[in-house]
Amino acid sequence: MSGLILHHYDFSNYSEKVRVALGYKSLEWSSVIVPPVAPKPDLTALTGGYRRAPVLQIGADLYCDTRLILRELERRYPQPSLFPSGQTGIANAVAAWAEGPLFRSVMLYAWGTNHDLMPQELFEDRARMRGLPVPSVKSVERAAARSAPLVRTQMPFIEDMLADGRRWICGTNVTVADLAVFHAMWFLTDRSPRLSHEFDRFERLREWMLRMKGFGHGRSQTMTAGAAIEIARASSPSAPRASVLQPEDPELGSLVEVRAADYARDAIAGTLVLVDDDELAVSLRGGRAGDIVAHFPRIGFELRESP
Ligand SMILES: N[C@@H](CCC(=O)N[C@@H](CS)C(=O)NCC(=O)O)C(=O)O
Repeated sequence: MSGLILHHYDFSNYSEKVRVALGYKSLEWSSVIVPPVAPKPDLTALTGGYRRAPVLQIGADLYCDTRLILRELERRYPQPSLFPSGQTGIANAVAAWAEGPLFRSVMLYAWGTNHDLMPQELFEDRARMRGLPVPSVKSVERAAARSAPLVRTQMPFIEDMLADGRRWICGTNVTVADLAVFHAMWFLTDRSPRLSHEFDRFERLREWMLRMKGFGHGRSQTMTAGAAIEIARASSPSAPRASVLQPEDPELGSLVEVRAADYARDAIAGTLVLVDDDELAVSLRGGRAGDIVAHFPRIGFELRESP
């Protein structure tokens, strides 16, 4: 086996983004299913408190957030590439739109339409995660009604991106833009076909979705969370690459806190071992998973010295 362990769950769209990347790169991996709601004691034992899905584990290194997971997969398995030069800047900009305004509208529309198919605890957990009151069924339905027109105004952008007959969003190569747009669109109909009519007007988008689905998910075998924790305990984290610090950054070796800038802002506290333009990494010692290093992307995370 490759040593890649993905902590994920089935209806997690960000997990789907990584599963498709694993398929695109034809990789073998071990699959650990995490609960979709907190508490997630096995996952947080590995990550030092990060609860979101997915997380990629390689031995005692834990890669959090899909932006960094895709970078790390590329570093280890460069071919076929997801970061072709000359297309990566645009791809990142498209991904930021797809995972921002597009996905937000899709999520509210899909959840509000399918709320009867989802456990109530999911709504309670997500409200707690964002520090908001638990929404009533009426307010979830109203949010769906407000979001439907926004989905319909943004889906034509994707059809337009593909209008010249290109196979992939940035042209001749698959990029992170394809993955980001794909998982947002996948979420529209993953739970039920109730919103499949929204694709009727978009022939190129439908064909592109089929090409994306054609990558599959690579080859996986199931693993328990306990076995993944044992693997972390029995491994040593990889030696950090050389850092490239900005003048404002805390020194390497400082005690720091890293937290997501948007939601699920639990602090991950540890010793700073790596900082560069792409990544922040902290070492966490002596927990249930032994000595591990948790890695985060620079963009989307805040770094500060521990108080
Ligand atoms: N920016 C993150 C977003 C991850 C994210 O929000 N994942 C969702 C599931 S699709 C999540 O973790 N929700 C809360 C949870 O599952 O605990 C990434 O790219 O990985």
